[in-house]
Amino acid sequence: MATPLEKWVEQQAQLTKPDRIYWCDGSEEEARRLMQVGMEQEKINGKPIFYLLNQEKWPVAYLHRSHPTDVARTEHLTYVCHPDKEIAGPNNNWMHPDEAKKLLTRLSDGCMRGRTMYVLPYMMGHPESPFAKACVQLTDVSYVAVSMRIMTRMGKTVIEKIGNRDDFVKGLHSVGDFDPEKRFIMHFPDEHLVWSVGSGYGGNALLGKKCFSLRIASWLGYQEGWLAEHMVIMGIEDPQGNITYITAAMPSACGKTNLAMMESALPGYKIWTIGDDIAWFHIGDDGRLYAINPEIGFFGVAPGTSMKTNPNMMRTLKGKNFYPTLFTNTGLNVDTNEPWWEGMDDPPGKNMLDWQGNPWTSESGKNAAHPNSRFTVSIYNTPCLSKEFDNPDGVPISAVIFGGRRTKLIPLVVEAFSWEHGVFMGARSGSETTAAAIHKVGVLRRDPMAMLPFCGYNMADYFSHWISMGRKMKNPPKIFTVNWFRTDENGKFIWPGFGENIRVLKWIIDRVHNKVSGRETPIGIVPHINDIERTGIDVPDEKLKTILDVDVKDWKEELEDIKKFFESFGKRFPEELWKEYEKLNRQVP
Ligand code: OXD
Ligand code: MN
Repeated sequence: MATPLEKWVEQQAQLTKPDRIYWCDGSEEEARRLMQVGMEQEKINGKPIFYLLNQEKWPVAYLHRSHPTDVARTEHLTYVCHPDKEIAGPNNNWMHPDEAKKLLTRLSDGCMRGRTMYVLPYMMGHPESPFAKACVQLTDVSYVAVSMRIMTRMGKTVIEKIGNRDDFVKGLHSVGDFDPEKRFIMHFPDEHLVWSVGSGYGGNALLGKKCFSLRIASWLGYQEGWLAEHMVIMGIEDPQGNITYITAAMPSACGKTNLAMMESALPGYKIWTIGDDIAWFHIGDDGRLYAINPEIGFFGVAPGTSMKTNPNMMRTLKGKNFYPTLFTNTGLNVDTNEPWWEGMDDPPGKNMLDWQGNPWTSESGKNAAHPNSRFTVSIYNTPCLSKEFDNPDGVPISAVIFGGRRTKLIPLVVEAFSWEHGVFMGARSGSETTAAAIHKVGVLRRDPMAMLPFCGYNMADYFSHWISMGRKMKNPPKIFTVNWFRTDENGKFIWPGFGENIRVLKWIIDRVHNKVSGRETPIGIVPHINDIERTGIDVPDEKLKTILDVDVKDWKEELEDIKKFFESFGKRFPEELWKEYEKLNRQVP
């Protein structure tokens, strides 16, 4: 008798009509074979899927060049298909599940003809964790199969775990013909199903990541009493050897990965990494909030990564504990056969190719690497990996941080008065757009908890869920906001950032352990300037004062904008957050 899993695979094969079906076992030997297939047989646009890089300098690394139109997440083609549009909310594109399935069935009919269907059994979370989820993705390209091995715990044992159950998480993926007109990433939260056609890009194609672990998992968390968040998880070890665990949410291009792997500039402090993108939270029996990272890899932005900005990531990329490491859409130094990107430590070589494989020189005025070029690498290569990484129960969280890129107004660090005030701070948070994005530079976009593109249901309900989670905890974490990006009158960053951010994290953990006082302002508690350790950096008192001071007069325009944003959620928006809004608004002249 066929199992529900076997039946499901068979049904998808009848629709997509691959030439063959291959069940992956997740072994290294298999990954080596798939890399070979990607170098010698499979093609994108007539070109190989993988190129071997210099194995002396980058021991397990390969280069992948994507289809030129397939370089980023496509939010406008991403849908959440609840039967009721109100549940999807104003923050999601919506289509009725029946209509979405009709459309996808048409686009998927025969889409794997001539190709192999890879069956990928994988876990999100440690297999022994009570919070882990058993999943199966089908795909028709080796790049996705190998990437899933790096990012998730893939293996045959997952099939045994699923056994005769039908409630495993399902993902059907095909690159189709890469036509952006026929590209859709559709979520069916109640069926635990993601169906994605037309794109091989990480966020659109590695369905365990944004699609399941954030969009669908956030909906499951809402129903079941937990949280799926777009957050870093890290431990901060102090000079006495005590480790305090914290999490932080930040929109893209705000240095989340750099923060998660920071090399501390303060002697005696050390950062231990647990995750750089996704955190699943559950309330423990002790009334504290515990976090696990459901992934085992990094899918990070290459440009800007260097020994200065993220030395631990550079070491990770050259590590060889886990096979393989992939670079997607970086430039290539032809003479040394090494990947290259803007912001790397070494200058470009004499003989270079750009991300599409065309000859490139710096005089062209163009980038060699695509601004969203990426690396896919195992977390097990990381020298600063936390010893708790594989702890099935996760780590207890003492502080939750919301960050964003704000050149004005928002102080370096602020502590919330209460859980509800902290949820208000998260809900109103936003970030200024950067040159790397298609939007106008410097425009403020609200991105609550950095979850706007990833919350799989109505964000008004999501805010209510955050409030109710706080009420269930005996010992909730303290909530903070941070902003590394304040600029002076010449547009220069005031705070040095990167490894120096430990000075702010030190204040945060000192607050958590009641070792330091703070100064109350209308927007929250900020440090006394002498409580930010400044030995070894050149940030004079008056500069630090500018980025810690709060003048409520400056908040008038901000509050008007926040009001408009909150109002866009209509009547479902929680009263508690309006109360926090009013408390602040009353103090603005
Ligand atoms: C993102 C990512 O787009 O992590 O946020 O890839
Ligand atoms: Mn992310």
